[in-house]
Amino acid sequence: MNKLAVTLADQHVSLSLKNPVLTASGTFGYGLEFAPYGDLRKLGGLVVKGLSLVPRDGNPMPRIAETPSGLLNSVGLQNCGVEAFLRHKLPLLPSADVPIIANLYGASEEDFASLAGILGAEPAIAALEVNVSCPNVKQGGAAFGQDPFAAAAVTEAVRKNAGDKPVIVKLSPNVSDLAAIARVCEAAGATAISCINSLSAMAVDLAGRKPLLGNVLGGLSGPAVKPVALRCVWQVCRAVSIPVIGVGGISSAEDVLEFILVGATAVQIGTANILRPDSVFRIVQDLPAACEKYGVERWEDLRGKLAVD
Ligand code: RRO
Repeated sequence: MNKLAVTLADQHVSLSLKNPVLTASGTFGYGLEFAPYGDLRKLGGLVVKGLSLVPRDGNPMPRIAETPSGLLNSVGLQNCGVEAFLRHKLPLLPSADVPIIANLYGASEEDFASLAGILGAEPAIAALEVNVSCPNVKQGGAAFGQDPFAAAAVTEAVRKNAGDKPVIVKLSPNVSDLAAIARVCEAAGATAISCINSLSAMAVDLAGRKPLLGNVLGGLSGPAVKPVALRCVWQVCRAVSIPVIGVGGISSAEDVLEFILVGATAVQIGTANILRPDSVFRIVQDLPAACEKYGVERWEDLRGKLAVD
């Protein structure tokens, strides 16, 4: 029996993962770029860069800036488009041995519905992740995830077209009541919630008197946001009964255990992959020893077991 296995399930659909460690969208390309650094089949799941109906060039350069313990990005959803992904990228991935999760971006509810129809019909895709939390696009993105009605409508539209695929909704921390947004997504048919996407942020060049990013604003990620992510995951876990996937500044096996302790069922590794391309593989490898060190025999021993008076 594999003691590291977890299941992402609601009342209708379920997805088994051999371990709780997935990649975070936008930090792992389309997967194959990271194959030189480890065995993709060892991952709990592989979430690919956000896909739109048509290819996108992304935002003006520069798109990346370093900040203390953090990374600021304004990539702007550069991607090859869903058709090119299905034709040229997906067939090269070991989808029989690792769940491939497609992250979807639409500028409208209709875009999301169309993408869900296309990707939901694809046998090599294990689940869909709905991105209603990108801070770097003018249309859609975080705007959907900040409005409970829009978040529910997008979730429902994707659920309707996704066939038997689990639907994960990725939420933004840039809201005043994340638990309320998570609850409406659960009611609209989400199988799981992933949180958090990056925090809306900016950095400036004082001498040059200009922003460091071409788009001025960007999304902050990396170790700097881990405490925010832990807080969000804890709050969302108390608000919903579907599984929660923790994302935000995770860079060690101990970090993974912290997110499970506050209630997460699985996690995603993002910015750590950019700092060290073998990060996610190393974290998977380190997980059994970390479990042993902290006396975790089964995930049920740890999940949501934070002692709070
Ligand atoms: O592409 C991006 O700029 C981006 C996306 Br879609 C997202 O969801 N989160 C982020 O930090 N950057």
